[in-house]
Amino acid sequence: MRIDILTGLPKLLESPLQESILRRAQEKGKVEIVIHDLREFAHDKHKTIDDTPYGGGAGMILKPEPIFECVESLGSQRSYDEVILLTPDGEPFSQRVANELSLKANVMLICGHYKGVDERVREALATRSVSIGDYVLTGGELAAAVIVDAVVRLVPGVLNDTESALSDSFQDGLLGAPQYTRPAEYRGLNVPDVLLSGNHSEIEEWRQQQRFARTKSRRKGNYSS
Ligand code: 6GU
Repeated sequence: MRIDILTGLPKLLESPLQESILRRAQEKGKVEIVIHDLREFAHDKHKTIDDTPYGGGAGMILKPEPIFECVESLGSQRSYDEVILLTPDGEPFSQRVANELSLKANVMLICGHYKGVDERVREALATRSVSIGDYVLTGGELAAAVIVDAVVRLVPGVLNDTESALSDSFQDGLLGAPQYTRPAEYRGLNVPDVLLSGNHSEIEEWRQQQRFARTKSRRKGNYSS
């Protein structure tokens, strides 16, 4: 899988993509992540990529030209399954969307910044727009890092058996059960007896009960992936 990220702030994205499982996935050749600096597609010597909004109002809007030219340059090199605009007014990101994207060969992520992106980018370039939740970030870069992390770990061969995504909380629409490791007693706080019992069917039953109870109380019982 190849993921291209278009941004005016490439530095904001570099380090999260170069650690841990994301680093290993790239080293193993399972995924290629390429960051593109929109300023390289600016037309003036100040490398301007934003401008004031037509009709007035606060903040700066990302200009269409650098984004169109970067997307077109990439599109001439390979065909993209998705061109995703990252914006708080997009479709909510979820495990279902992550699963879907993990099956694609070439995905482009366009990071919105400042107050917004010229709407013609969405109209003419984007196949969909995605938000990571109902709160406002200063830009799409951290959202891109979240989406890349959630998607890349689902790409076949990225996780090893002990890390397997199959047993993830959310893959079946339920939250995870509580987890413990040694010591069995710490500062008077005990690991539930059932987990020390060695009775695998009872442990499985307990975990499943915990998952239902947690999903009901924290997701009002209507979470579904
Ligand atoms: Cl994708 N972008 C911005 N700027 N804010 C967000 C978001 C995206 N998702 C949630 N908040």
